[in-house]
Amino acid sequence: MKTSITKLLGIEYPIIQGGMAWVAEYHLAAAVSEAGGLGLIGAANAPAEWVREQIQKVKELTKKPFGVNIMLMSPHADEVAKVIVEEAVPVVTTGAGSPEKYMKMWKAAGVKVIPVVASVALAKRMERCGADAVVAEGTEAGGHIGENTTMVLVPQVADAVQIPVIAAGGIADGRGVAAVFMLGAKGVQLGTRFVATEEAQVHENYKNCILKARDIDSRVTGRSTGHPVRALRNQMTKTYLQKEQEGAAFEELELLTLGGLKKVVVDGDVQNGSVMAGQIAGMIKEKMSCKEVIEKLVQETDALL
Ligand code: TUI
Repeated sequence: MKTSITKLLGIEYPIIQGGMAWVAEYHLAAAVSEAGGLGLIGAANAPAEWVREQIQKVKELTKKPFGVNIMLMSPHADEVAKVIVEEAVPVVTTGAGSPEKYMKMWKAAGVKVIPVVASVALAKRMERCGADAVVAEGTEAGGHIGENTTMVLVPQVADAVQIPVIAAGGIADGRGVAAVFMLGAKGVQLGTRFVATEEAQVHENYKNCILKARDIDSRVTGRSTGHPVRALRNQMTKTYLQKEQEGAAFEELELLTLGGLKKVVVDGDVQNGSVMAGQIAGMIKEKMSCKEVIEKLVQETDALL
């Protein structure tokens, strides 16, 4: 499993843990990096000083490379972008927008920049402005998503850019990893798989929802507002989709989702909160440690390639 991504990032396996809001904190990131993948801190909507503390805690737990994901719609994105440089974070990934305005500063500081994209057009723009790789994320993913499936996005992005492509969305096991490698990916990013791990510091109810989910249990809210978000179906998605059909105000709808993730992660309120998860939730049957997840992925992939 040595690829251009393991070489670029100085990691053992080309497996990246998604920078999930509220979920991707330092325990999880350190566990994934220690196991030979790339752990990420998810900055989400958090203030820059919280992100700095998280970075310092990861550094105490592992000497291996790690990264930070910046959610570009965050009001704190500018400040977090600076903290990345000040703390000499080796890798930054970005989501929910274009990181062009930070590129010069990050490249000058030697940070490896890997934007998450959901289209060929953005992938090409990111290559032109100096990205080191891109994550091509299909609509199977959890949280904020684009329209293309991983199956069609990854080969088109791989054909359109010279930089390495990391596939995300819909990958749960070695079959998924082998499949996206066949489509041209040089690495994978998994989110939901790492929520249901021993190290994830989230409420047990959240992990149990993922373990119980079936193939048909996710819903996409916010298609009408331009902020589509995939989560497991519950009272919240039911209310949201009803309100959305009735033409409720953007602000009222937004509060139901992003505010709702904290309810799930911290309070375990899996009925009224936003149980963000990808379509692969239906494929996860047991809780494992991050090391077990990575070792199993590597073993299964090796057997197929
Ligand atoms: O960002 C994610 N996943 C996320 S962010 C998030 S926090 C949130 N919660 C509720 C509502 C909104 C945000 C939860 N999950 N994945 C990476 C990703 N980026 N997926 C899709 C995109 C994306 C979409 C449009 C990237 C760029 C883009 O357009 C940028 C442009 O300027 O063309």
